[in-house]
Amino acid sequence: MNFERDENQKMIAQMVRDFAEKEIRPHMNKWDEEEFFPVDVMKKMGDLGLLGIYIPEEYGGSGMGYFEYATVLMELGRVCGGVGLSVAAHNSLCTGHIYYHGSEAQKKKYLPKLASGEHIGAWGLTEPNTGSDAMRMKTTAVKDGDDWIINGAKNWITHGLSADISVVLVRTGELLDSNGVSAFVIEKGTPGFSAVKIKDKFGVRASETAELIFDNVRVSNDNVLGEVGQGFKQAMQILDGGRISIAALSCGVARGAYEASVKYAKEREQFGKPIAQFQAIGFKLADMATEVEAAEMLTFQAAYLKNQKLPLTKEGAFAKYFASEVAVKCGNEAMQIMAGYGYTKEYPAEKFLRDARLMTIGEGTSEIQKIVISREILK
Ligand code: COS
Repeated sequence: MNFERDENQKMIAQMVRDFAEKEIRPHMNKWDEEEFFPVDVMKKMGDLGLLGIYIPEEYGGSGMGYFEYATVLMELGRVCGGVGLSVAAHNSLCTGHIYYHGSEAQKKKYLPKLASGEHIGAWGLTEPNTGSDAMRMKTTAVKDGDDWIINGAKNWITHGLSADISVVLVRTGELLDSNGVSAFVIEKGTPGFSAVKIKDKFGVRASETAELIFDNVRVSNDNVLGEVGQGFKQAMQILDGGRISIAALSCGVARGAYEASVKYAKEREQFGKPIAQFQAIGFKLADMATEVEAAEMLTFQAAYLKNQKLPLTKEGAFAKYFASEVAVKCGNEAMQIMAGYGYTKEYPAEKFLRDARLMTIGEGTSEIQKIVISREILK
């Protein structure tokens, strides 16, 4: 594995960095304050090719790989974890599920608009009563002639309200049957399908979160992605790849917190010198720098495996688990270094910490990552 970024990756990193500085940083505190999801910024990222990063060009995507994908999320996370989270969910959950498991007709129908940003894509696995224990989902789809009737609810769905297309995992067989779940594409406006915004989140507040409600939603068999009954295994595969995105986003948040800490520590003087010159602060920065680099390496390792189409269940979980914990640690240390100022919204530490906190929860908690890792080790 080559650790050096090639010219294309460097160019993408610079492009996203410039975009984030111009279009995101000036507004992100307001969006955070108001829990505002900037759909127009998503559309602009669609124009830049950031909403179908690894989707082949024949389906309107950018035709890049997972190194580039991870690079984009690292750059976005460095500025705003909330916006980054929406880009991650759109790319690797909704769009990725259709790309990896949809029929040719479904790919042609949905991917070009998702990749261009004309459509925003959401993905629903979690329910109000089933988070980590995803298999126990209760939302059902029952066959009615050539159609399916869906009833139930999905919870904590990233931009579920604004999404034009949602991919949802629904029970079509017996409870706890791993071959009893199927994936459906649901279009906005389908009768009986609605969404309610979830408010008052701790962090990633620029990323909308919603509950999806299905009240006798009728969809045709054409809306089933892949084979009926294979949805749970599809979802597990999608999450294996999705964990690269949360790992990359976490690396970005961690790096952002680290860079802000270095800047502050060089500027802030106490006892007659910049606090960076005290070993207590220097050692904190050394730990942060080391752990950010390690998290990035684990993330690129998982991205490499995904590019090579090799199994990555364990390595994806390594990266997600480690990087998200590093992000929390870096956010926390940034606050400690900035102390009283870091505890206010005038300085960036508290937002990094709040955004980082989601990373150890979403797309599988740290505890779930440890279940996945230990099962793989002990296989
Ligand atoms: N790839 C493909 N198939 C997989 C898989 C993977 N990574 N992981 C599991 N499977 C398959 C298993 O092989 C099994 O198939 P069989 O029944 O045919 O043997 C089936 O899926 C069920 O797996 P398992 O028995 O491991 O299911 P569990 O109920 O024990 O759950 C965990 C496994 C806990 C790993 C799963 O529920 C999980 O990932 N939970 C967290 C969900 C999550 O991340 N939610 C956040 C979503 S936020 S967007």
